[in-house]
This record gives sequence, C-alpha cells and structure tokens, in this order.
Amino acid sequence: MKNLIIATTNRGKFAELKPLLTGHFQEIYSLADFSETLTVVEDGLYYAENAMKKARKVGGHFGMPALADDSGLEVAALNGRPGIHSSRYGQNDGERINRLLGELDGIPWDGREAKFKAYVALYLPEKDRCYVFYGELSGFIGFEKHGSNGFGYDPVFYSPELGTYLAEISTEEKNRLSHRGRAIALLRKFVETI
Ligand code: ITT
Repeated sequence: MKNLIIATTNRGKFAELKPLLTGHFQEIYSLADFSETLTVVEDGLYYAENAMKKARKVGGHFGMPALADDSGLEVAALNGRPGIHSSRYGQNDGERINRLLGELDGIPWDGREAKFKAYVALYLPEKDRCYVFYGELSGFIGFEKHGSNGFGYDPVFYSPELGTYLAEISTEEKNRLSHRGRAIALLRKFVETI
C-alpha cells in the first residue's frame, strides 16, 4: 500500500474522502499536514481538467500519489449554474446558499431539479499519469435550509434516493450514495487492480 495526499483545502471534502480511502492507502495526508502553501489556479473549463491539475501539481510537488476532487452543483432551471463555479458563488457557504435560493425564488418543487457532480483525479507520480473517476447524485433544491451536517450546499439539497436533505445525515450515510462516494467506489476498484 502506498501513502496518499488529498489535494484539497476544503475541510468538508477531506472529512468525507478520508474514511472512504482508509484501508486502500497506508498513510493519508492532507495539505494541512505540510507547511508549504501550494496554490492551484482552477481555470479549467471542465471539472476533470481542474481535478487533474490539482492532483498533478500536488503529487508532483510531494512525490507521492495525490487525489483531487473537483465537484459542483448543477441546477437545471439555472442552465447548470453554479456548476464549475460552485465554490465561487459567494464568500462562504451561507452566502452561496442564499444566492442560490434567491435565484430559485418563485420556482415550484418540480422545477428545482439539481445534480451534484464529482470528478476525482488520482495522480501516480511513478507512472506520471492521472486517472479520473466520476460520480453524480440527483435531487432537488429545497426552499430553506435543513440540518447542520456536511458542507457547502448540503442543507438545501434533497435526495429522493436517501429520502432526506444531505445536511441531515451522517458522513457515512452521505458517502454511501453521494457523487463523491460513487466516484471513490470506482477509484477503489481501480486501486485494487494495480
Ligand atoms: P478544493 O478545490 O480545495 O478541493 P473547493 O471547495 O474549492 O476545494 P471545488 O472547486 O471542487 O472545491 O468546488 C466544489 C464546490 O461545490 C464546493 O465548494 C461546494 O460549494 C460544492 N459542493 C461539492 N460537493 C459538495 C457536497 O458534497 N455537498 C455540498 N456542496 C458541495
């Protein structure tokens, strides 16, 4: 088993990713375990591009396998916004959620369909290659916040499959079906073959 560094500055993501990867890697580090500050400009047009850019830069710098997640929320009624700009829709989660709810004001439940997408890139320095895995979760954007778990848009994302808002369940339950959980399930199968 190899060590792995998770290339994210988002603590919510790290908290979800780490338990999903335990047992498949020896030590799992976050960027916070190292004193250097590495900045990766997320200027790609596609999630996969940004995920690969983050994984390559961090894995190349530290000389160890690196995993990066680029994800976003796409709302059909908003032509796919906030999408790749999901983390830049406001200064913090509260602002981002308020902006989203404002833009959906007056739209009934049926028109509030949304999808979370996650592209996870694994960079292996010894092969100098990136492998990308995808997962998605369909649901609806509610009218107000529910629950206080998770991160990002979780308090307003209702999953019919899970029968709940994502902020109302544990990390373990969310990981079972979430976009990130699904992408990592594919990555784990891949890791078992190498
Ligand atoms: P890193 O690039 O450092 O990983 P980030 O937060 O900037 O952190 P992204 O560019 O991938 O990450 O932005 C993804 C945004 O999409 C994230 O900040 C949330 O606002 C939202 N998001 C993604 N997955 C989510 C989830 O499972 N629950 C709630 N919101 C999520």
